[in-house]
Amino acid sequence: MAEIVDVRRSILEANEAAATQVRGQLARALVVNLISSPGSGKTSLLEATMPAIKDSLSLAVIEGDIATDRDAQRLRALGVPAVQILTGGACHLDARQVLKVLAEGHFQAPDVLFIENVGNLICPTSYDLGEDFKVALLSVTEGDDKPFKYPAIFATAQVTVITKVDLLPYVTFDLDAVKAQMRSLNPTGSILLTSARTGQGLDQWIGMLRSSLDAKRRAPA
Ligand SMILES: Nc1nc2c(ncn2[C@@H]2O[C@H](COP(=O)(O)OP(=O)(O)O)[C@@H](O)[C@H]2O)c(=O)[nH]1
Ligand SMILES: [Mg+2]
Repeated sequence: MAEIVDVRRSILEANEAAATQVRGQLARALVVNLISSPGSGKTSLLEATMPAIKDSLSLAVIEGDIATDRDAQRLRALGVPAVQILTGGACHLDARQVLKVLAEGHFQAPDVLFIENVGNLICPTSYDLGEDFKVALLSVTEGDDKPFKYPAIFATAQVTVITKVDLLPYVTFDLDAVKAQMRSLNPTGSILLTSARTGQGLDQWIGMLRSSLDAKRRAPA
């Protein structure tokens, strides 16, 4: 048992060293690590975001999946450079994979790098990818009990996006219950409500991205 703990610690230490290098290389960029269950709307949120900001900000996307480059293709179709990392079964991205993508020179000094992690609410939580902050997404079709069932990600993410709010009239989802769980798990985190279908909440989401980038660039190095 002690050996397993040691191996896990050394994996996370190696990851942390790589994450520090990512931060050094992307000191002028906002790096956002998107984490959620499969199908909760990560790629759709990015697709809805791109047209609104791609003329004023240079953007890049890293997609993590266990198989297929479908998500990277969806973003490339919008004219945004997107690189797919296939994890070959691993349930999360790690910072060394991000470093490798940066070394391959796919991106020219982006203003914002979005990293869409492998879809699940568990393993990606422990891996720092060199991001400025994690964003947890929870769609209204997943159930309003999920923050307390998966507390680590909802406690860690600086921003939680409740997605697919256009479906609220059709599903049983107690928004107040989710907000109460979030207040208990993550009192300083913020909650945004979005719909990639109707565009609801996208202004607030994009405003948050812009102000986070500005704040990072204004902060003393
Ligand atoms: N009604 C509705 N459907 C959505 C919304 N966002 C995503 N979807 C649908 O949810 C499914 C999964 O979306 P996707 O972005 O691929 O999820 P991901 O696996 O988290 O990247 C797709 O069928 C989307 O069309 C939304 O805001 N409203
Ligand atoms: Mg996706």
